[in-house]
Amino acid sequence: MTSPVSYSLEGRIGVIRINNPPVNALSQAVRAGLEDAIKAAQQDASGIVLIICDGRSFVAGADITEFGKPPMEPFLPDLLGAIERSAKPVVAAIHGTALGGGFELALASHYRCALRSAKVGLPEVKLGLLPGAGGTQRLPRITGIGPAIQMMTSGAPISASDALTAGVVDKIFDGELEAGARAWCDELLSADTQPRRTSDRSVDALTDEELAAIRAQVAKRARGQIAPMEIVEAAAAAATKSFEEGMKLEREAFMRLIQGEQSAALRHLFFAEREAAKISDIPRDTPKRDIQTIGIVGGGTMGGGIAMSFANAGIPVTLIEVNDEALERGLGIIDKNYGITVSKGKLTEEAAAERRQRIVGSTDFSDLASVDLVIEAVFENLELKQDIFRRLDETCKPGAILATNTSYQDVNAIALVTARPGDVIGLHFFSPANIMKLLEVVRGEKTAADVLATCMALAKKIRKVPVMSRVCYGFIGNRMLQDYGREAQLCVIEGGTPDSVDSAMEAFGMAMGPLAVFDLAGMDVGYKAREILPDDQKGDPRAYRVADVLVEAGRLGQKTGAGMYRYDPDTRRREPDPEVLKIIEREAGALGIKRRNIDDKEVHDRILFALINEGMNILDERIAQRPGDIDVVYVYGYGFPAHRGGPMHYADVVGLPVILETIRSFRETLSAENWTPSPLLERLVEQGTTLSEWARNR
Ligand code: T1G
Repeated sequence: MTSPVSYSLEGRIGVIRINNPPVNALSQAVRAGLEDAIKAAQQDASGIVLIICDGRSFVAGADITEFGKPPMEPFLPDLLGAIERSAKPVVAAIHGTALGGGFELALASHYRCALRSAKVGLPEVKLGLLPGAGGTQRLPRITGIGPAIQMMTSGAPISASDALTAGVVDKIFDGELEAGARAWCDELLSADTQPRRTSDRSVDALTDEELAAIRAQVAKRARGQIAPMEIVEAAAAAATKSFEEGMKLEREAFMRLIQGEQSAALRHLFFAEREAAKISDIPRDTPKRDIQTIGIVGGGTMGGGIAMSFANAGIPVTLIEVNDEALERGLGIIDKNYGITVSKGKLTEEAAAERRQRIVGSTDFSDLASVDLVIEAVFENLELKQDIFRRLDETCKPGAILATNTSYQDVNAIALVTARPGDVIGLHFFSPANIMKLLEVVRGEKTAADVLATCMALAKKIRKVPVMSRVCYGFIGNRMLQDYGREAQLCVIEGGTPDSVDSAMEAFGMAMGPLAVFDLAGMDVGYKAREILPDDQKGDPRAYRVADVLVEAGRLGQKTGAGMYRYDPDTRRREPDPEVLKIIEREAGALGIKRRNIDDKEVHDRILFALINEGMNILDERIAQRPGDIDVVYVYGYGFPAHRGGPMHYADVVGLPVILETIRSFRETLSAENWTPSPLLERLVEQGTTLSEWARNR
């Protein structure tokens, strides 16, 4: 097996070249190759050592696939120490992204150059870790402690020019990296440049007040994640301890984190997100249709947000509305959204204008005749959608993909009104569609393989996270949300309050409690959806009694200033409303419900186990391909805490036997109708199998 690392003496430059596709991760073989190469360079006639990578990027980090397995030498911190101790100056030449252990490799080198297009970063916090190969000790010694903490706790990469300003890169090239790097090495050689070891530098300590302020800010933003706080302490030690002591502290923190539940959950999500983009029965090299132009039918909130998603990715959009007034309103929403983005400093005026001009409005349906993909985003009514698809079938060119943004309607029933059901698919965006990353790609019975492959790839192009769902009521996310919402509402009417239930779920880590989410979405949405359902599908009438009474009283949620909560008109902060408590108590009485204390554990178990149980049914029915797919849906679309890994990963953390036993007890004590254990859950408990083992062997 040839080593992924080569070393060759070229003139007086010892060139260490890493070639470990796809991202030059620091696998054991790469680490061993680097160790051999840096040793060789100490013995030969080289005057300077250049570390450079083949492929699309400099090293993108430690090899995450090795985590959880017995660590193998050479250990990265030791290897980077050996590189830094090199008697000859070491230059790292960066292109693409130098991330995590890759950027730490560059920091352990003595000098760093980069292509202007390159980025560098320490994203370990996104995996529930801290930089574990000297990043917490070397970076502060260059940037200062405060900026280092900011960079490591955000995990966000910075541009080469920002890195130059921060002093972590010394030189930037345009054009060809290796030529530029070699020329710079020659300059350094002729100047008799000596090794410049970052670990030799010292760094000013923060004042107690500065450190206290940073701790408070990081703790607030961490929302229960522990790695950010560990980063603060490790970085602060760079000023108060020797490099060796700081490295020891970093190592201890790293081992704590990598063995913890939060990092396991975040690493699970890292791979689950990438796995979700793959469709097990469609080859990765399936030819994709060429999508250059998009049509959108419906310029409401969703249609406008979807239009922006494509325009932001450089794809022109034709936005169709029924008349000029509706079109003006739709385009007005888009203008307002771009204006907000500019006012927040996230986009320049020019960039916003460039994106905005890619969206062209029209009231002429025939303007869709030549687009490559159309997305219908009109009101949630099956007949209306079917009429539109009949017109699309007549209007759009052969080979155009016809997509519906429906949240609930039967994609198969929509496809069947066309003569080309193979071209029909569901693209379920989440509001606000220009912000939310989740995209449920709904595969109809007749959806063609290349249509599916095209849409999964297109999702990535518009920076969405795609998850395939087959057709059922509510697909993956909204179907599970039914039971999640039912139990939240029942906890309220049976003894809790909106605030007690939401607080329990936000303490668990949900970005927003379920009742507050209903207020955000508008309770009239659920009210109307239930209205058109047959009685036997409306669910437990007790569950929506309070919401229905509030809607009928005009309390729809945030949009009317009051719903489950009252909202401050200026800050939009939610406040418990005594009026709502009176309504809850009155309706409970009318339903003969004797209210009782419902503690946080009961709220947690009822709401989360209902979610997990329905997720099991979705897997059993093959609506979702994998448990990880459901986790991606809930973390990216519904605010489930990433450091819990998603509902299905969390099911294995809690333990399937515990969940099954609890559901069976709820069946006895709460409602036999609401609590039917998923057959898959029962089978796995019977077999003594975890969900992740089942998924691996499926
Ligand atoms: N290790 C192993 N495999 C990796 C990997 C990694 N670090 N990064 C990516 N891959 C795989 C990925 O699973 C996928 O595989 C393929 O490469 C393409 O990735 C000691 C401990 C680099 C920005 O967190 O952010 O260093 O699906 O689809 O969209 O302090 O990958 O093709 O089979 O994402 O172009 C720190 C993680 C690690 C960076 C490229 N580094 N990677 O994005 O491609 S911890 C990271 C990324 C660490 C040290 C600590 C992205 C990317 P497959 P992709 P992309």
